[in-house]
Amino acid sequence: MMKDLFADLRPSIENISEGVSLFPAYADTAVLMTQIESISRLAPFRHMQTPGGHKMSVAMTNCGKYGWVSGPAGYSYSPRDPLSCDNWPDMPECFRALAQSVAGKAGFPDFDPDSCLINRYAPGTKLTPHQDKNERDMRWPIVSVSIGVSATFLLYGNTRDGSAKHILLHDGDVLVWGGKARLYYHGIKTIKTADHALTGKLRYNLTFRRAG
Ligand code: MD6
Ligand code: FE
Repeated sequence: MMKDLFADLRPSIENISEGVSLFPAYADTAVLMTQIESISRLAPFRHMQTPGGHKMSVAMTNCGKYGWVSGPAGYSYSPRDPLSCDNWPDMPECFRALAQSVAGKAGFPDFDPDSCLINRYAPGTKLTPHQDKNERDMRWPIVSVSIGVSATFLLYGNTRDGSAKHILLHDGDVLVWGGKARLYYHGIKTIKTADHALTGKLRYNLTFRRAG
């Protein structure tokens, strides 16, 4: 009872900075995990190589028309999984609907993602600060969904010098990222050891994009 009372008092949208909106505990992550398990049976999580030849600590897979891939030739979007040479698994309708509804609430109506990158973080892994700049049309936002163990998201500006804003992301939180912030540098701090009822020691993240 008390929990519901406080849930109503919690703001349903938080403006982190111009172009960045946080929707706390918005997504039903148990449903998302079931879909991630099906997708990863067709397109397993793998550690891609960076253009510099290092192995990424974060494991990744994709669904949708295009998947984000990294290798010696750089970062790109590919309609096929390089491991199987098959198309990436279809984007589940509930994924698309979630991304579209939350993007609309953040001021980006008619967002129709054609790509969903799925990241998996074990304790001790991190994502180095980077820009998301391989998408064709920067007018579309990125919708990012956090699942399982919490993480600290680092938000820089148009350069990665100087200090970052720290944003704590918990299970079910959705971040919509666009407009002025679309090319801001950002990363994920090293994941601490923790336990989550749904995912154990792992954190998953979905990022929905309009790539093509
Ligand atoms: C992550 N996210 O949360 C990594 N990029 O695991 C990202 O790199 C990201 O969350 C662009 C916009 C939102 C994001
Ligand atoms: Fe990113």
